[in-house]
Amino acid sequence: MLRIAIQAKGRLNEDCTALLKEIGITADDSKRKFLAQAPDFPIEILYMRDDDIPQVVSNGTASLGIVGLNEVEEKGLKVEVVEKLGFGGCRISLAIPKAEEYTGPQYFEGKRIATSYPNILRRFLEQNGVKAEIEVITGSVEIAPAAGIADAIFDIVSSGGTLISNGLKEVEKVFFSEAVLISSGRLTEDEKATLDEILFRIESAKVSKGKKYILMNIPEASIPEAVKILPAMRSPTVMPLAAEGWCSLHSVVDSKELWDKIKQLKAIGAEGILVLNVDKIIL
Ligand code: PRT
Ligand code: ZN
Repeated sequence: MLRIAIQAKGRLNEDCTALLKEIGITADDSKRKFLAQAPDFPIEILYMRDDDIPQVVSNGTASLGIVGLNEVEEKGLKVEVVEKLGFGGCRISLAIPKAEEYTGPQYFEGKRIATSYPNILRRFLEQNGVKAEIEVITGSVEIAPAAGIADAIFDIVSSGGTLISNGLKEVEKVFFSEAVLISSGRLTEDEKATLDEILFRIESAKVSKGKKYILMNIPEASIPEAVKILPAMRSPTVMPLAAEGWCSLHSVVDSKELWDKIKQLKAIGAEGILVLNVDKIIL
């Protein structure tokens, strides 16, 4: 039985659970069990703190895990990054009080920097030949300068709002992260087959994300133009209508391009345009 470790509570939990559900893996976590068996897939879900996920995957307690790349990098344990998942995006940055003038990495020489990511920070300082003091604190790193614990911080930034509200400014973006699927690299043949199935389903979930199904009536004479506007996966589906000289045309478009495509299609005579959500695309 393949076991996957995911965050029990916190920022990644909701997206992880949504992704698993999207690919047909549901588990009864209503009572927030430590370990839950998916009823519809040969997989067991282990709920953990994110900090512990690289370790349980590296030592084989779980064969797979979903965790931020930042935790994988910081822990430095032997795990394989199998797939980037496209959520939980953030960066780990150095930030200093906003009134300070930033002069480049040398600014940090002799300074005290508060962080929960000492290993990634140490590497950055070494690469830049800077000697600084690292104060390891877990949680509320952003208050360290105001509290007099440190001169600067090295912490996760997403929108940047937390830095601003603490009177800090981001001066070095050191590490870019997103949620990743990791593996112990020691899977049995059965587990490998399950992982392949998971990857196949993740791929189709990614492909269908942000896609719309569009269908319309269009004059036959406009079909060549319509094909140029809607390249689709192979080419759009065209079906004759009972009304002479008219067709029904079906295709899939990126939702970002939807309104632009509709404008172009209307200009070549498309009518009765219907736009539907796409649940799955299997290539
Ligand atoms: O309890 P557990 O140990 O499992 O959770 P945790 O509290 O350690 O982690 P959690 O749930 O906060 O974050 C889990 C993972 O989400 C991180 O390891 C990152 O990979 C990812 N992630 C993405 C973030 C953020 N965005 C994020 N913005 N993790 C934390 N933050 C925090 C950051 O620490 C700072 O306090 O949000 C604040 C900054 O946000 P902005 O938007 O104001 O810049
Ligand atoms: Zn944590």
